[in-house]
Amino acid sequence: MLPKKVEEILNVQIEKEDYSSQLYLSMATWAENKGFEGVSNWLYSQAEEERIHMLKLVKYVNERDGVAVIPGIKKPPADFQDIFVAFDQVLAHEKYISGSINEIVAVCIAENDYTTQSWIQWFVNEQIEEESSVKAIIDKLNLLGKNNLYMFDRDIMSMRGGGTATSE
Ligand code: OFO
Repeated sequence: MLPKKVEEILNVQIEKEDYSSQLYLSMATWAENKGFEGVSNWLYSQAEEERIHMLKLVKYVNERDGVAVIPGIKKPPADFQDIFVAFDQVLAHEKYISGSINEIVAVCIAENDYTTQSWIQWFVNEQIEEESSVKAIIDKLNLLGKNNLYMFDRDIMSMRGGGTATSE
């Protein structure tokens, strides 16, 4: 049985993962319309991963006799200044999500819910990986610079969306 406070904070996280998916989907369609095929593929794939994260949380809450609440859809921004700013926003968002995951760990400890504390470690590791893969993309983007965006787009084509959402 999940402590009430853990159930609540996991439901908040369900909403955040859902929003992450919507945000990256919005960025993906924006990038696609700007002709960035590689970037949009990466973002579409990232949007899928975030949805898988949301489902992972939904299933866990229900499995532990909690009630997972499916949130309404919050509209993400539809326009982004440029590719540089968009990836900075991805990194800022991932840092924000890492902070949320840390808060969940803190609530688990305060509520003596060591089962969820152990389960949530997957997300802790996932965030390390996602932040580092977005940082690597930003480094590459900065190295290539404004005049080599075509090359950057080709390069990112071979990368999958960050993280390993399908692994257990
Ligand atoms: Fe859900 O993995 Fe990042 O945000």
